[in-house]
Amino acid sequence: MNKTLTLLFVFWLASCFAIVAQTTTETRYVRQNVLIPMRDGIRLNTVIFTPKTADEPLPFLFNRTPYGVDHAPFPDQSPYTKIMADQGYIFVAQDIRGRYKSEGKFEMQRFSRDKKDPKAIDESTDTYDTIEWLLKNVPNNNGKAGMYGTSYDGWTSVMGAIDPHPALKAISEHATPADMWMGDDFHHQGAFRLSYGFEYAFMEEATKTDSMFAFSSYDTYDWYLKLGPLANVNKKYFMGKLPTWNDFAKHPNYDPFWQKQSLSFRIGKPKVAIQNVAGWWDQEDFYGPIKAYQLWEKEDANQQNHLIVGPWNHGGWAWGEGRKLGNINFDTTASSTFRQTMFAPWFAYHLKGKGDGKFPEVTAFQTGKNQWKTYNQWPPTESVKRNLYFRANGQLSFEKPNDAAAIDTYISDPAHPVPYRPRPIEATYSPGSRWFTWLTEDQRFVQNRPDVLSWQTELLTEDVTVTGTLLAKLFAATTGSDADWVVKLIDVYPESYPKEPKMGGYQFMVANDILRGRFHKSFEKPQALQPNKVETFTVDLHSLDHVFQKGHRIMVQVQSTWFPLIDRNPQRYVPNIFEATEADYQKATHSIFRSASYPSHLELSVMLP
Ligand code: PG9
Repeated sequence: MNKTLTLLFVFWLASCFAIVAQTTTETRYVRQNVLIPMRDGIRLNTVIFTPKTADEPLPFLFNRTPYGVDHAPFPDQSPYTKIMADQGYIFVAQDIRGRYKSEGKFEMQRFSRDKKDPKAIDESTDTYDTIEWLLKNVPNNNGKAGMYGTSYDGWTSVMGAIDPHPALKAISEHATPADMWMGDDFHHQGAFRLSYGFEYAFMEEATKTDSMFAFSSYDTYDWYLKLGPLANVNKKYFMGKLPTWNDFAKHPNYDPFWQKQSLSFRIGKPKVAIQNVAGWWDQEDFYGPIKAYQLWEKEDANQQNHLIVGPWNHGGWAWGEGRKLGNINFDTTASSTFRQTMFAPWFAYHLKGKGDGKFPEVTAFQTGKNQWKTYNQWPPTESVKRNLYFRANGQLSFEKPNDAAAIDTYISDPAHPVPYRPRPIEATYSPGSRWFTWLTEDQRFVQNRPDVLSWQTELLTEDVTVTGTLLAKLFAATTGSDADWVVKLIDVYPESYPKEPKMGGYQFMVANDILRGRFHKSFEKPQALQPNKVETFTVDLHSLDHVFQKGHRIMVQVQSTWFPLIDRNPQRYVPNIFEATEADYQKATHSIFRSASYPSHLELSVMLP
């Protein structure tokens, strides 16, 4: 099953009614398959859906994907595009270079052509050449194009917008990765995302079409643990044949290889209208779209750049009503509301001149209170920074500690890593995998492990609204010479929750991330930690718009393994963890300080009542 089919399968139940309704109706579109030649002669497999009837020339809506377009649904039969299909567009879906039925060689996120060479190609030129061909060869077009898509397809939309064809007027990018080392699929702040990196590299590069690695155990936690050091991947399975895996192994630090492909080094002034869309519980690319928005925002004199963040997982905006994610209820139809009132009007205005073109700068779904809010910028200026301190006896408080010396300790053992979600951990994209909603899992499943520390507030006597950016500042030491620091911010529901009894005491993670300790001073130049020396570790927890309601508690958990989402830190410093040996993996005792001089805390953006 390929990635798109797997996603459709997983969300089948959620969108069941919509799909049944759609498959029983006859399509109003005609499908055509063409091979479109690029400037270097390579031809890209492209599917064009044209309305059977149209009263006026129509714009193009273009999606470019590595996941195969043969099975692309008719646009009026896909929940993602149905509203727009009903309004009338020419939909175009294309296999990117080297994938499925397109010719040429696939390269993971190909962006780096030499702009001085007119024959050089990358995803931007392939987009340009395709739009040029479409304008000349598809009858009854209105000379305008838009691009959209999720994740890789969001990133190809961004690539289209960077050196745009003049006909490209607007994009709606959903979950584009912005930086694969800093915060998206492959690493987070230097920590390698093992299960995703391994399975995705295989899926895209083992064959020309998506293929799933055949694990010998259902619970991949066991499989990855038995794998041992990362060097075994090439020794036993990939044999040096997958370029993306080899790049992971060659570039463990934030070196020019990663920097050059980061959107931080590629995005400048917006040249087309841009709608960036992110999901608060996106298990793959939450970092990317907010980062892309912030980068474009630096030079957005014409106010062409906008941000929408909703209560979604990866792709959750594209199907179903969006009332629920995992166990969490959002009380309203966030996904269908997005498609109806934000996504479709965006293209109607920019490609057809319909509507007033008044799009809020930032639209965010405020969870907890479960309401849409609009802001003039992200992060909003209205919030103020407040620190939430780790205190004695597992307490968390807005009051700074005054103890002379105070620590909490735990032993982190790479031989017994903390699972990132309840086991069994199914292969990422396997049918029935709980990957898609793991960020919403009840964190009680690890709370009592001795290697997970928790601190929580008293019951809140009033709502605490956290809107904006947040980070954790840990003052910590280890007996080893390297350590990972995972920080999770959790909304603890009241023990008795009559509204939904099964949610009583639920520990709902609303922000999280990891820092690989060796990078605490520099992402480019890692350094060994000096055993038992207190250091400051700043863990970026990114963005949040959440109301911790009266009667709830705020909790923070800290742990040093999150397996197999993140590879195990050997805890003995070696220059490249991809070359660590079995003997480098060692237990270590970690201490988190919570004294007057080392007050570990979270820095939150709090809205004043
Ligand atoms: N998260 C996927 C991805 C995007 C870009 C590069 C690598 C992986 C995706 O869903 O497409």
